[in-house]
Amino acid sequence: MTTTTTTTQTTQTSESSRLRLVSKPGLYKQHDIQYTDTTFAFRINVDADPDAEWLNDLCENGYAVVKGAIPRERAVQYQQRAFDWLRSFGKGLDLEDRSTWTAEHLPVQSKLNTFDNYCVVHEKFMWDARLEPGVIDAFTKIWGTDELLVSFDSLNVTFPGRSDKPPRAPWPHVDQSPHKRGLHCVQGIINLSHAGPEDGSLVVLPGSHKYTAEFFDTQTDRDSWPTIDWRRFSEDEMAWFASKGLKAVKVEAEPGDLIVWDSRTVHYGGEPTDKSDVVRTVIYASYAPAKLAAPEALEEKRRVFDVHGATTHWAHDNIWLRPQLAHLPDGSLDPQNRSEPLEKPELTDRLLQLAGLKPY
Ligand SMILES: O=C(O)CCC(=O)C(=O)O
Ligand SMILES: [Fe+2]
Repeated sequence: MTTTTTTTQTTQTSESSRLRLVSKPGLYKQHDIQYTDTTFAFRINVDADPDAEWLNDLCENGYAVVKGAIPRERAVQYQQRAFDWLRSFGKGLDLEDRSTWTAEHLPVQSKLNTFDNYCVVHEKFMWDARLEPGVIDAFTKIWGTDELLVSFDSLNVTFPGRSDKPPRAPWPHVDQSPHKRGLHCVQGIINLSHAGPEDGSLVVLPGSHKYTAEFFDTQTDRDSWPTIDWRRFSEDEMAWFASKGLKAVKVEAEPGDLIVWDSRTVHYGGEPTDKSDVVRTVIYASYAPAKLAAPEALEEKRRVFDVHGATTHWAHDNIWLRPQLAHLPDGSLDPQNRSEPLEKPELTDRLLQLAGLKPY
């Protein structure tokens, strides 16, 4: 099956750039992706590093924490650079003053607490984090190759106890279409803040990656399967997973840890409780072998990169340009939209390889 696609673009004129930015949410180019059922037989080599128990956790539980992938002090610096980026909008955000932790003082943020407009995805601090050797090394062990691509994904900054935004209810989902079987995608969170039991963090259903195929085959109608790499589960559906003995767990992690999970693992972003005083700060980053990418996916990656755009959680497939322009709550375009990052990264060979613009 081939999807029909709609592209809506508006032209934003600015002194610095004449880039065309996608404007209307929901009307993005999904680029003639061929949806065929695919089964990957890839197996993670748990012996790649006998000391890396997390590799075994990833296979068995569908998620793992790679401790200290980034030295703690560097992780804290990345968090500060993320805060600097938030303050660069000049809206009076004060990290010491909780009364300013509201939409009024922030650039436009998604309901999921993410930022993907304003070209933030290609800010230097985001690329510096994605280029961290310990992060790349972890994905090299997972895939057995360092010839990797990286996703162009968002920054999440979740303020606890916001007066203007109630915590979001659980939204359990997987990020892989039921049409895709086997391990296709390993997602990552570069964790830049402390995540204890009361704080915002990833919530997973350990072991659920081994059940999702059975769930779709026995509990759902094939005609209802999404072709996009996202499927949410209702409360009733979650009862099926509970009947298999699976229970939700909030992943605890420290600044500099890398959280990795199989996209078939049921998960959601857990909100901080009212006891938390941690500003959750994470960068989503997923890596996959470059050889898994179809030529069309690489073309799309280049197109997205050229406009400093954001894609999905995936690095090698499921690539499409997210709407780039932020809209204010009244629906108007944010006059603070940006057509370039504030601080661009240096386009090193390694960056261009990971971005998919320079072949291995
Ligand atoms: O914010 C999170 O912990 C999870 C977000 C999510 O669902 C994802 O990255 O796929
Ligand atoms: Fe997800």
